[in-house]
Amino acid sequence: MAERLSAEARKQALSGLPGWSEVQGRDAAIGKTFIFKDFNEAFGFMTRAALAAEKMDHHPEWRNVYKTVEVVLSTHDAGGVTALDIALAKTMNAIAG
Ligand code: H2B
Repeated sequence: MAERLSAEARKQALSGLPGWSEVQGRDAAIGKTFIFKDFNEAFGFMTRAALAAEKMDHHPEWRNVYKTVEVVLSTHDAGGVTALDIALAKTMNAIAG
């Protein structure tokens, strides 16, 4: 199982992930709100991200309202943020372009 990152390692990883930050009020999770041009762009992003997540066997918590997609990443098995969350966050940034 992936190891939970320390607060220091999490901060370090976040510095290389534009738009991602610690989620307040959660023990350890990272989040980003993506805003697209319209619903079509938002759902296209979700579709591509879902396929990547399934391939990684690592799944997002997310919520879509029209062109906004709010994403929270945490590794439930590890009770916090692991390298898997960082990898999925990077992939999502790449997909969003
Ligand atoms: N996704 C996330 N975000 N955290 C997990 O701990 C997790 C997951 N565990 N996807 C996986 C699936 C696990 O439940 C299966 C059995 O591999």
